[in-house]
Amino acid sequence: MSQTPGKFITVEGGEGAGKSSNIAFIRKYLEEQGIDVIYTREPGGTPLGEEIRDLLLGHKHDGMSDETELLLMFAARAQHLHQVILPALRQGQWVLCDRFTDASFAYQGGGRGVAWEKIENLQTWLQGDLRPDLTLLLDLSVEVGMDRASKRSTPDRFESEALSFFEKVRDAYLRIAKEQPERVKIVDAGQSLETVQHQIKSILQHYLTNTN
Ligand code: Z5A
Repeated sequence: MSQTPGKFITVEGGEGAGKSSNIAFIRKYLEEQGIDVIYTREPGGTPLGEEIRDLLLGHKHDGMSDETELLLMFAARAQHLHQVILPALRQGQWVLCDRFTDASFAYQGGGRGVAWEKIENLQTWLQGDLRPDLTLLLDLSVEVGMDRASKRSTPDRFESEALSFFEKVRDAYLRIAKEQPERVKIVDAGQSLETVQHQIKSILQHYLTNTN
């Protein structure tokens, strides 16, 4: 829980899950409810974080170690928390973030095989007890997701991974959702965009009804 006047909502999912397509919808829906919401993303969200994002996603450092990758994710996150997320939440703004620490558990923990406990230690060190108030996990089969994503431009360093990597990422996300059902709500992202947005709307409606 964020324990601040504002609420912290994150959106997660594997390859081709449709985060970009749905985040605009979520933002618009919240604004229509009179909520002051800022949109941000990880890795990134600050000038320093966006430079770290370029290092992480580009192919210049294809030999990057798994530990370096994890620490860079958290370095960008530390700056993001300090400069954007915490100030906004403390001012009562809602923060809508495209990926957060669940992605580190899913990609670096599940995908790369870094020990869960090491990620938990970083989470505790850098976030204290800050966790998202609500996480929408856009879940779909890896095959369908990869097919959707293949229609985009040149694959980045993550998008170049094999199907087995994304299976492990998906399993890790589903493990988190199973362990934290109050916070993490699964959306069946394999449906049409309209149906996906219908599911998202009902999760948000339920959340808003039960908040405050
Ligand atoms: N990463 C990490 O490893 N550890 C961390 O801690 C963090 C991140 C924070 C960049 O993230 C990478 O960073 C990411 C994990 C890693 N790597 N990967 N892969 P990103 O979020 O910026 O990258 P992304 O996954 O590519 O996100 P995206 O751009 O939002 O893509 P998307 O979820 O696939 O969404 P999309 O572009 O909206 O949809 C893809 C296509 O499907 C597009 O053509 C849509 O029109 C289509 N689409 C969407 N929904 C539908 C439906 N319902 N039906 C049919 N077609 C659809």
